[in-house]
Amino acid sequence: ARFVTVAAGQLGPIARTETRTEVVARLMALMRQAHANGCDLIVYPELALTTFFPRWYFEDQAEIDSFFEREMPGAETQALFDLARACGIGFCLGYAELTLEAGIVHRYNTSILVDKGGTIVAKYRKVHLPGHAEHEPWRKFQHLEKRYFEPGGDFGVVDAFGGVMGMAICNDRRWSETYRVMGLQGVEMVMIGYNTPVHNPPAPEHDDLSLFHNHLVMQAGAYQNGSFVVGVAKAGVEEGVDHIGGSCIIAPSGEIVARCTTKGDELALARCDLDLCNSYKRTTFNFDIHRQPQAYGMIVER
Ligand code: CDT
Repeated sequence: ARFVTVAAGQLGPIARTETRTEVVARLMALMRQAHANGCDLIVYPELALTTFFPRWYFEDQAEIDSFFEREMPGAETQALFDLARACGIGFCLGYAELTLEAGIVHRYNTSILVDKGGTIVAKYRKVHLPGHAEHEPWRKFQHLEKRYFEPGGDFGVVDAFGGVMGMAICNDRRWSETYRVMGLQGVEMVMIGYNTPVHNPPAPEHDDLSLFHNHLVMQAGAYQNGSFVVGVAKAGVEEGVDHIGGSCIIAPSGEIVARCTTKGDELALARCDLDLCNSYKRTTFNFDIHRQPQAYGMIVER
């Protein structure tokens, strides 16, 4: 057996006025609880350091950039890294990343994986950016991820915590390719933070199904790739917009083995034996024996 005891570190709403330091204090409180419960790793939501700012249309670039991190760790996040190292616990954290590459500014919706020594061992930049790029005043609230971020590169995996670990972010979880690309690299635990409004302005007929769809896609992704999935929400009514909770830990069987029941700051915990992946990877989803890639060309051709 290869056990990884993992916590889904769900967050309740973050107000627009809340400072990074105040949010980091909440993240640290959850980290202390996870450590007290013997966790190796805590997974936090997407964009976990601020309110979910793509709900607003901003024209002032300085205002937009105030939601982004230029350094990781930075002045306000250093304390989280220090606590992780002191406790010997790893973490996965989502944040808005502003970076300079060859003199050009790039903005990504990013997650990092930090090991028990406080070192960043993997970075993932969101591939499937949902929503829209232009102001759409008819909506009750905006979803301007296509305006504020550029898409990231690919779905890599990393050897860490005694297994093969991968990351995805929010809307990525709805796409089977996300899990399959990591599944092809032998992923054993996929960590996914999300901010999902209950109301979807272009498709209000989906609203009643939002929690069902959340679990449907993550359970399918886990089972079809023989991997654990840890899905972690920023939940509750944030700046007037209600977000689903339902943070959970899913086994390679597709079963939910732990889940949050509130829409506030809450942990769900599970002791995950990564060797449970083997039975799925060696039988039903033995890709070497059973996949038929010659029949799948259309997936990448258009
Ligand atoms: N953050 C994020 O990706 N949210 C989307 C909302 C629906 S699309 C407007 C999601 O897929 O949950």
